[in-house]
Amino acid sequence: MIPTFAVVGHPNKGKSSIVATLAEDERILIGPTPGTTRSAHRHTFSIDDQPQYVLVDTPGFQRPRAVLDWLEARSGGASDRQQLVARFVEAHAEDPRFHDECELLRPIIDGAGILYVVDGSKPYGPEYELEMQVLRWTGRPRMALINLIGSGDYVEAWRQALDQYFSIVRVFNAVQADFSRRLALLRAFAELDENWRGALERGVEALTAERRRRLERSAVEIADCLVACLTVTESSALGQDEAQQPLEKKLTRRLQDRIRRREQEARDRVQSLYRHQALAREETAADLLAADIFTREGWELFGLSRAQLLVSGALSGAVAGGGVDVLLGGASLLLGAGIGALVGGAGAWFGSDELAKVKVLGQRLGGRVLWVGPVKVPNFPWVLLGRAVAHHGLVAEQNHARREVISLALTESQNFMDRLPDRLRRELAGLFRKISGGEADGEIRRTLGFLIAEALALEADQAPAGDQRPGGAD
Ligand SMILES: Nc1nc2c(ncn2[C@@H]2O[C@H](COP(=O)(O)OP(=O)(O)OP(=O)(O)O)[C@@H](O)[C@H]2O)c(=O)[nH]1
Ligand SMILES: [Mg+2]
Repeated sequence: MIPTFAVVGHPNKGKSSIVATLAEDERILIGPTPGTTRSAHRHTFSIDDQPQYVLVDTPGFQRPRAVLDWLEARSGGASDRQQLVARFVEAHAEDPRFHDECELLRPIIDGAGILYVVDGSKPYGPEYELEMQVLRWTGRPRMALINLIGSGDYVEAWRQALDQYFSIVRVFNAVQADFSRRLALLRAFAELDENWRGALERGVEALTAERRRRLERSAVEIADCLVACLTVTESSALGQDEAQQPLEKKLTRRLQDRIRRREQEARDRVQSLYRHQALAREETAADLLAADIFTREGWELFGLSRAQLLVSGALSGAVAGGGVDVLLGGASLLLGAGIGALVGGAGAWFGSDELAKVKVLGQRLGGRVLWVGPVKVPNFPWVLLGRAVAHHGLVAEQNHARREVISLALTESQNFMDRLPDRLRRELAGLFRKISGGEADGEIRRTLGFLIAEALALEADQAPAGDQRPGGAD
């Protein structure tokens, strides 16, 4: 049997939140009103179609006193208790008064372990003892999880009470728990029942390997996106007497739109790797990830500072050449004689006003063609990378019980670029130059993927612990 746990407790204590977190399921209904979960639902957590464990979400206890009375009135001693609970469920299967109790007890009778959830931010009260007694009657392995929904702290009182009824008692914050806390909890599950130990230990390993794989796949997605965005161009025929400016504007806009779309596509793919398809990114204006890559704000928040660009060598060609070369980041020679026009002045170094190089190619037969792109501003790949890394960090740590829009503190992303070791920055700069210059073969893409994975891992290691993250209400 796959390790199976029934998540039970009082209504509105975070049972469904815990199931969502552990099953990585963003669709599970979570709500502020008691009675959100009406019937028991099994949620299997699988990796590569291999089931690792099952969590059963259940409605909360409604009438533990009546259940206990029924049981006690019929008990002949400790040895028949388990069967009596099964008889209770049989006898009340059609009784609406005990619908919720039957839903929550049935999976336990069928062999699930018990995860009893309480809210440690509210005081302990004797009414909970009735629930705990009913659970004890089932005779199944039991663990208690102290969730913290509000700001109160009654953990110690709860612990003392829970210790009487549960072999393992843990604090587990359903909504804030990060990956390492999830792993720790799974290890505790392994202690709960000898029969599940092997399966759960393998589950912990599979989950750890899966996490690494997700990071690597994300890096590949981000690398592909960078290559696409650094090489994209737009072109259109330019009539003999047609003014260049309007068409140039139009093509530049098209270029920007394509880059934006490509970036969003990469975001979606990274989120689906982490099973966060529905996670909203752009709902609040203050959300920095929503800051458009082509606005000045988006440009300044991510990416390298001027000093960092110089250190990484990204500007070396530009600085040496001056003038036109400044704009092209040293790549102007590759363009040959076909350049008809360049946009803007030197102010475009670090701004996004003047984005891409523009050239007009004369054609021997019929008319001219106006080209816009690729984007040559030195900071451009760093802005893309900085945003992608910030987004990945949030998604990787995002708990599946947390449904609000993701956002991040300004300093976090900026610090990341500061933390990037010089070596990594230099290697990345070298690759960016090659890619911008039109070299983007399989080898370059692979190397870029590796370097980005390194950057993502660096960020993951330095991510603050779950309960210190900004935006937490607790
Ligand atoms: N801040 C915070 N809120 C939480 C936490 N856990 C649960 N909540 C909130 O508490 C409310 C109840 O959460 P649920 O997971 O739906 O609780 P439940 O026990 O499944 O509730 P029922 O299905 O109604 O019995 C929701 O509004 C959650 O967002 C937590 O750890 N921190
Ligand atoms: Mg629920």
